[in-house]
Amino acid sequence: MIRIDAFPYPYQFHPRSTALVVIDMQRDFVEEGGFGSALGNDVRPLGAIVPTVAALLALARQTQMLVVHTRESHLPDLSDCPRTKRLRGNPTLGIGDVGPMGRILVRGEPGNQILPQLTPMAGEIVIDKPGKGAFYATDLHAQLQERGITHLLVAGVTTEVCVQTSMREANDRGYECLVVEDACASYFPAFHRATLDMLTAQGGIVGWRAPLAQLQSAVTAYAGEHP
Ligand code: C5J
Repeated sequence: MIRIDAFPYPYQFHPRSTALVVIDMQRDFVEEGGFGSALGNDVRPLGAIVPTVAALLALARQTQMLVVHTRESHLPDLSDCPRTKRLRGNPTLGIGDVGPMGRILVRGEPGNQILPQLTPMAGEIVIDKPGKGAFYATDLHAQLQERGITHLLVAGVTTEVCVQTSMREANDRGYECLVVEDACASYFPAFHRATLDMLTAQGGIVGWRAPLAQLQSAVTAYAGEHP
């Protein structure tokens, strides 16, 4: 087992039964002209974590963990987008409207793609999700069950929306989850910090948190013991 010095107490996992889940590292959220910036947000805090997420992906691949990427996206006819979701936000540039990177939050559009620096590799799972949570209206749970996955390392954007919702959904389905705290970001730094606190309060009510460096040193120690 790999043992990480995590909060609120050490987290143990085996790479064979663990998946890294990278939530919504899409141009729509991280770059100017997508959904995030259409809502009036400063996208820079999200761009700042890209190198950390890339290093986390490299670590997971080196450790031969299953890697899952998600994309928040809707069908071109928006039949999977509740009217309520469409109506909220920017009234002049919303979901399905044409922005600088194509139709906002619509599957297949340039803005809806995962950032080129974090492109999924062959054999990795890509989940298109119409909701904030990665388990809602997707087959993610079935795919993880099929592969015997019991533990999830969670990263991506935004901490308080899709990362948090996905981790809560995973927790309710029985997964042991650790959020990699510096591989997540929010447009609102205070929400990022509050979410990490909420997820891990009360003895880890939803799960654990640790920075990437803790994960890296735990994996290095494990590799030294299991050459
Ligand atoms: C949002 C997400 N914030 N991926 N989506 O609408 O967190």
